[in-house]
Amino acid sequence: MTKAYFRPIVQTDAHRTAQALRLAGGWCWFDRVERLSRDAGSEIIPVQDLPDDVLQDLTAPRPPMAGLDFSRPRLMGIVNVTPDSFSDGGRFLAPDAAAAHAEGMAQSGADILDVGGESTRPGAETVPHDEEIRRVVPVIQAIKASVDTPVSVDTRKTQVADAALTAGADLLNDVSAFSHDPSMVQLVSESGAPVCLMHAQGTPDIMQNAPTYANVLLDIYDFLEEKRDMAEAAGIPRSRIMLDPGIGFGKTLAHNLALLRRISLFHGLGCAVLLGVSRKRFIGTLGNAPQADQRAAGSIALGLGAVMQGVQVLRVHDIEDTRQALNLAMAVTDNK
Ligand code: HH2
Repeated sequence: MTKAYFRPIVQTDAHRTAQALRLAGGWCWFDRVERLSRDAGSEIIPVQDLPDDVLQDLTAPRPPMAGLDFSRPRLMGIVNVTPDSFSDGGRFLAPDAAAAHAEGMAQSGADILDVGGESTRPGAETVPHDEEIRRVVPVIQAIKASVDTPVSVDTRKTQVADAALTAGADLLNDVSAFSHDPSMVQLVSESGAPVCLMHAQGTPDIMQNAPTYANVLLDIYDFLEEKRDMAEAAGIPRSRIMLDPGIGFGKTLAHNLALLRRISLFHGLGCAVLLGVSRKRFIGTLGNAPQADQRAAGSIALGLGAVMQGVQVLRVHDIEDTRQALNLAMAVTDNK
């Protein structure tokens, strides 16, 4: 039998039907599901027809992670300590500037701060691990000394992750999902730290050359399912795993849109879902904003769309504007 995939048709309307189930213990509900398969197209089924295990994965509240409670959407503020990031490269390379930027984001409503010392933009080159440690550790230490906001470290390297945890990081964000450095899985397992595993096709230097998929949505679902299972087999419980489809990492504009349209599929993996669209190139293309720092409006529009599909964490550059937009969107959505 071909594998079936179940995508909740997520609603936030104030009137819930009698059959409505709460999605992942959060702010959305669903009473119908799109059943997808690789060869038979899709059909809509009522929740009563869902297999029990799928129902459990879609509805189980996501336990808090790194101090974040997922009964509400959360914002991850981006702190790039790099000379070459695509939107803010070089602005926060000095530890003091990066820490001050991070503290400002904490005050403007970031729930977690993601510190990265290696750009993963298309075409970016690898940074040696000791240089990456030199960039991120002082910034993590400075943030931990000044604000209570949890910190994550955006790295593909075990040595960097280890040094960041020692400096006080609360979560590891590995955009290679354990592929770049296979010993990362052991570090995560032994340290007890939560982890975000992201899908990427290819490495940053070549990933945008010619990305191809049989079915972008289902291929990425299968990839993340495999990584989740691998992590669980290594002793990392699901309650410590966040998953991310990796917008822009080996994806064309059409791939990004296909993922965003049906992003609620990923709730079927039973983990919190993180989305990073902030200021990415396709927003510039569709939104007529060639300059990355002019893309806040498009980034917020896509972020709120994802939140209305139940996505728990948005990784963003423009915290202040996104916080304002999210607070207002949630004020009219919250109907628990
Ligand atoms: N995107 C970037 C970096 N890290 N991590 C996750 N989990 N998801 C993402 O979508 C993601 C990520 C790329 O954005 P940015 O950090 O702004 O740029 P750069 O890699 O050039 O530093």
